[in-house]
Amino acid sequence: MYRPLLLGVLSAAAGTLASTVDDCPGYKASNVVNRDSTLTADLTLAGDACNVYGTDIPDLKLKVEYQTDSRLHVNIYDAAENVYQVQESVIPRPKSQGTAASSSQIQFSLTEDPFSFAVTRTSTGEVLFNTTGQQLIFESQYVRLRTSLPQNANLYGLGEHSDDFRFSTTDYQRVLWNSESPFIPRRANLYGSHPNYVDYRGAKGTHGVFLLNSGGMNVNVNTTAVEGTFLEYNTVGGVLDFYFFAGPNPVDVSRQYAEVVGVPAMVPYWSFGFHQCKYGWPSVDYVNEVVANYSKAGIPLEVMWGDIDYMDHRQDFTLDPTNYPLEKMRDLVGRLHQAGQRYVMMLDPGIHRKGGYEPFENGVKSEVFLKAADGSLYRGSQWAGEVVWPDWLHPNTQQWWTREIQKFFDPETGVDIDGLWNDMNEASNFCGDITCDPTEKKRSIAYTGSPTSRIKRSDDLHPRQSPTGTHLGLPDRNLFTPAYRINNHRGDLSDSTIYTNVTNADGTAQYDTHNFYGTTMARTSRGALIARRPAKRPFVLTRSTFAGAGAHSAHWFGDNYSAWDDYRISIKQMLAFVAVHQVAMVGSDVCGFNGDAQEVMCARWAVMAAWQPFYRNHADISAPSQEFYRWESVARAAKSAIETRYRLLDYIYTAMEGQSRDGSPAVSPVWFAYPGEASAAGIQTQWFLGDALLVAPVVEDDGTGVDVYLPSDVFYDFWTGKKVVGEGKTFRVEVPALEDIPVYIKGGSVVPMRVEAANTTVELRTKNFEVVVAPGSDGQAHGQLYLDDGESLEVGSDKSELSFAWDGSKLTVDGTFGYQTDVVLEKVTVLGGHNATVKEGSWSLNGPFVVNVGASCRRRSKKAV
Ligand SMILES: *[C@@H]1O[C@H](CO)[C@@H](O)[C@H](O)[C@H]1NC(C)=O
Ligand SMILES: *[C@@H]1O[C@H](CO)[C@@H](O)[C@H](O)[C@H]1NC(C)=O
Ligand SMILES: *[C@@H]1O[C@H](CO)[C@@H](O)[C@H](O)[C@H]1NC(C)=O
Ligand SMILES: *[C@@H]1O[C@H](CO)[C@@H](O)[C@H](O)[C@H]1NC(C)=O
Ligand SMILES: *[C@@H]1O[C@H](CO)[C@@H](O)[C@H](O)[C@H]1NC(C)=O
Ligand SMILES: *[C@@H]1O[C@H](CO)[C@@H](O)[C@H](O)[C@H]1NC(C)=O
Ligand SMILES: CC(=O)N[C@H]1CO[C@H](CO)[C@@H](O)[C@@H]1O
Repeated sequence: MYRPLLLGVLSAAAGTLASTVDDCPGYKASNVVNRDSTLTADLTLAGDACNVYGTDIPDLKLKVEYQTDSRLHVNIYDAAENVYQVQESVIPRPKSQGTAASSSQIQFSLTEDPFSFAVTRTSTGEVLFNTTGQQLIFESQYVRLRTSLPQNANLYGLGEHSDDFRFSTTDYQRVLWNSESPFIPRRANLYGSHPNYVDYRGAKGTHGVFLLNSGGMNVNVNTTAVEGTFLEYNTVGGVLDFYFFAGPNPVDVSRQYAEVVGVPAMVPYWSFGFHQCKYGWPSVDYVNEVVANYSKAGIPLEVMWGDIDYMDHRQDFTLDPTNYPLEKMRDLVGRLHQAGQRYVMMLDPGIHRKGGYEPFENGVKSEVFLKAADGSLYRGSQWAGEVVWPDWLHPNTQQWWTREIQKFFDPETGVDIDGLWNDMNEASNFCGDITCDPTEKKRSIAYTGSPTSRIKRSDDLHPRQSPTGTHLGLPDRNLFTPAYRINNHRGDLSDSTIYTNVTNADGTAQYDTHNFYGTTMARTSRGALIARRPAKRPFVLTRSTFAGAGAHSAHWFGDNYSAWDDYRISIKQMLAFVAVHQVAMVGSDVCGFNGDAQEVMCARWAVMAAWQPFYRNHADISAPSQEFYRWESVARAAKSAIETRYRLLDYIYTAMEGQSRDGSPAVSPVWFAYPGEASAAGIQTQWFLGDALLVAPVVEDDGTGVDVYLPSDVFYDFWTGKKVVGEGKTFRVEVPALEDIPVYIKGGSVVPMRVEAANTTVELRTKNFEVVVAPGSDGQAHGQLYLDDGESLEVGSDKSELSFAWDGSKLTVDGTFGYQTDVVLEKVTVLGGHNATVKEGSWSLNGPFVVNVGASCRRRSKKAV
């Protein structure tokens, strides 16, 4: 369904002549001012306007800043500064440190006529980005820029998608337009938009490119005989606000990107426990049974979830009085809390438009809802029926949302939740297109909604202002059906979502801001949770994301399918989100959302996902029950997987804390740790969890073994402690038992673990530690352990950052020790040699110490863990 660009339309300005993109004149640079750390120029249309998909903007500005020695900012925008630019409140721009161009790792070079630019690596002259060869088009509703790339470039990112992690460079198109996407279709736009990519060139270095533009876009990546390989942005508006990240290591690129969009928010310790959810649990009694059955099966359940089933007629902030009555809900949550477990509930953005429904009435009073052209409330259709949608950019929305949340989730009188789940926030509109009248819309969902009472129309009529001021968006655009079409798999821009011509409170249009509707909802939910429990770290899970979403929330990959292909996709998506997009707390619906989960697949998925950050089993209402205890084999596999995960929970927590501090990815592809091994560039079924553990699950349908790639380095089998020397090659590992998963410790690592697991993370936190030392080829090893109370929003100095250093005979533990704990280190196991060496003792974690692992300690051949 790729639409060729040659779809000429009647030019608005020229009146009658049809033009094509080939007629566009490009731009010419003048008034070039080259200073130490900046370059500015004027760009002027270099001929007659082509007006292909809008009106050519005759005067542009180019602003280049060497912001740090590894970050280059290149912005091309309209001289009048009316074209929409993403609000500072959504993505606060990093300040430039004013680095001199001469000390930057990457260089900008300008070609004045016709205008083009290139970015090169200073040390090698390697060309990273080069727009020469195709004219820049900058129109009111269409912006195009192309860079040439090396043949067979290794490119990652441009999420959210369900394609290969290293995406194709031939005939490939990424569409960025957030949409509800059941079954996560391949080669299509999904729930989120992340216009950044990483370009890995083996030993020549890795760099990143971020286009800060929230407009709908097609990014075409292709290789043709004439043009070679290229990547071409085609957006329906906005400016060309680029950030280039020098790397040169892949991890550096991740960190440099985080400096612009923000690091992921640190999540609570408990959120790394195992979560269970399902759409379609009929009653709170049934939910109690699920909890009891997990306990009976001896499978540690940390968090229970409430999907929309709990609501009265699918309305936010209500309880179904028959099946989920308040008293029983309070009882459920009370008992969960007593047992050290947690409860998370869903809130959708669509608010039922119904007289007497307080959240709606209060929202109308506060003017927080999006409005139609005539100033009436903009209406659509969602679970509750006819709905209105909050304008997350309105100054009153946070307060309204916070109050509704505080009231409904009041610990004394309401449901005392531990976290929030935001779904349908692309936003999904059951009104498919303009022919739909939300009032009349008949939905197929099975519930008997009460008739909507009449709303006095006059209450609604306070029209939004039209845009005035800078960066709010050009006036007089066709915001509903622009001439340039992106390949949105749902149809037109406005299909199945909020109309794109709806205006936000600040004068911007949904046309420009659609892609971060969900992210701003998650941000507002986070704000509400902080207001509700100011000292506690909030937990928010969102379906829809935009660049920077990780700073506000966790993300799951949406409504996938109970199939092996989706099992594999969850690994690719995790790699992209954590390592490329800085959304760290991610995972898929374990065992799949739609369809019938097969026993063997579910067992493997339970085991594989235990090594991903967010670990939740969830299924659709139409899918058969798939709680882990439903099958004996799955229960056994899950128990074993959760046990190992819990023992490693502080190791995972430490990795996630690291990412929330400086963007170092908690999960990364093999080539991140071994950038010199270009043969690992395409690996998308293995990953590093933290720095030390390489996970290589079974990935073939009903497979009983896996081809494992180990880089040229020393590794140790995590389960046996046996040394395995990697050769940068793939070898076969048999994995017949469903509960088994190959995991390797990278030589040179020290891995902290709890000596035993527990049924809840509360209990886990009372267990002592051990460390496993896995010496590298130089005989040394290093590791970290981060400790805090697991839940404070501001930990201040009440944290410990332990560093472990093994020099061949002794383990030195140093660092900071602000978090006081009675838990001690009771065992040190040193791998290597024929048998592991074990030293036992009781070392306090409240200060530095040294463990001498001399000849006197006992040696043994026991399992490492
Ligand atoms: C960019 O590409 C053009 C056309 O291939 C080439 O002439 C130019 O040298 C390149 N720029 C740089 C900086 O290499
Ligand atoms: C890639 O190029 C081929 C050949 O010119 C063309 O048919 C195809 O549509 C192009 N695909 C994209 C995504 O640009
Ligand atoms: C819980 O387990 C009991 C006994 O095995 C079974 O009858 C019941 O259906 C289960 N209920 C749920 C919700 O899993
Ligand atoms: C958006 O466009 C549709 C279709 O033309 C129109 O019915 C609607 O009134 C417009 N809404 C706004 C807010 O302009
Ligand atoms: C968890 O609880 C079960 C009983 O439900 C018990 O058999 C098991 O030993 C407990 N596990 C841990 C690690 O404490
Ligand atoms: C390793 O342990 C086994 C069993 O405890 C023992 O028989 C063997 O001698 C040990 N080997 C070395 C090299 O210590
Ligand atoms: C719409 C779509 O692409 N659905 C896919 C979901 O996953 C299954 C199995 O992996 C595919 O067969 C479907 O095509």
